[in-house]
Amino acid sequence: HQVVYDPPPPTGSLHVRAVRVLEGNWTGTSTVPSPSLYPHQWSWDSAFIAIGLRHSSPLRAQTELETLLAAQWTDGRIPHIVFNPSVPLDAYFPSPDFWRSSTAGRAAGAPRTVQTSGIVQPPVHALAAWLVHRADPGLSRARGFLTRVYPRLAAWHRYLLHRRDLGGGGLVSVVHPWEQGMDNSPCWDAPLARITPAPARSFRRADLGHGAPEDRPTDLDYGRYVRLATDYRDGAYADGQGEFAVEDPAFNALLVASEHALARIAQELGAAGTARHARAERLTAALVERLWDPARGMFLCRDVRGPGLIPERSVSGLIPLMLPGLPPDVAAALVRTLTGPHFGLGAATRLVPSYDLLGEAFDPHRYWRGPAWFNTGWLLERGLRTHGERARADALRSALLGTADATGFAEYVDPYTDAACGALGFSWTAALTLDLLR
Ligand code: 9YW
Repeated sequence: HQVVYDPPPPTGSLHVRAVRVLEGNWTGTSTVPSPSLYPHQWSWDSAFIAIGLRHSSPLRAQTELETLLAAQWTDGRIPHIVFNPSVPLDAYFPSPDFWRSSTAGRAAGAPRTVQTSGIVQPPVHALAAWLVHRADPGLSRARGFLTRVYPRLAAWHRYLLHRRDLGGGGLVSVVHPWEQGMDNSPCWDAPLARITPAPARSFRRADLGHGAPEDRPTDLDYGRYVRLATDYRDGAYADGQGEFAVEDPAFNALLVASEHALARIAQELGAAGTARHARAERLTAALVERLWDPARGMFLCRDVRGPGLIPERSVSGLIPLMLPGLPPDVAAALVRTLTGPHFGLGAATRLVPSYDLLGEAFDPHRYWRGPAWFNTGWLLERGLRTHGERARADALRSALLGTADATGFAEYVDPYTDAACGALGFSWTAALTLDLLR
């Protein structure tokens, strides 16, 4: 009869097991989010991964960011995926032959030697670089880490602030749902509805072979993702033409946090950080002015090509809580919303759902339409702590650690039951566990 291999239960402390996940997902120069589902380097994943790795290997944390930045385009954009040439083309869709960065991206300055996507992801990188430096300043100085990454990070922010202010109000717009990192958030439903989907037979999804289809975005979503990416590519990745442009609260809040971090990096390198701090404050004011909804007590997305604010409650609209410079009444309202009926923290849920528990589109398993994720939980744990909500921050921290432990570092979880969804052994879950353990 068939021999059933029954693996022994994992051993070692939570710290040791998290370190092991990151070691298993390390390629020698960077860390894949998940070897099965996402076998290349992803931009904001690498920033979160570096934030955790700095506790176990400051050298690898620096290398993680350096590898990503080596694939930066000369226009300043940091691509959302850096492809590993040794991974077969059909392991992930869209693959390098879809993006064609070295040809279609030539005018925008895509690198010649490495293949990348042409869109971006949230700018967590300067924040990560600063935290990585602080974990081992001696090693960082000896390697000239900040000296080398600073000009690249500055060019990245310049790209976002100058090429992506598509709404003209001082905030950055994303031009594809993948750029914001929460791929199938209900916030995108209205702006996406205007996009004609690419025919289903024109592409082949690779994700369905790894994840449960009911936990993943639908085929119709994918048709629209493909259409938007194809149009952007065929326009040589020039900005300002596309049919999709949305100002997102989390993306912009992360830019503010990273701009403050860049100011500190400049100071560490002997320059003045004042202008950067001032710019971060102006961005914070623009965030409040353009995206704050006092009636809902949270930030909303703005559809720059459509009617304006999008009336959907997503976890993205709570993430500005991480900013110390937020007006106190705005911060207080965010805490009320986070712990109220729509997100249920500390009552209906222990972790933060990605979308409104009472929303029509809520689905506890489908990716960014309800499940709780660890990176957003980590950002909100910081936010609660920043605004003096210590007991709530402590409770969220222990729920994040307990759930990471119980699920084997799941990609995301059902917000009511904390049951694992998506991939296991997920890198940013392991990395942010290491950070929360410190
Ligand atoms: C995809 C890698 C990425 C994350 C995104 C997440 C997902 C890729 O995985 O997108 O193919 O759907 O939504 O935030 O960076 O972990």
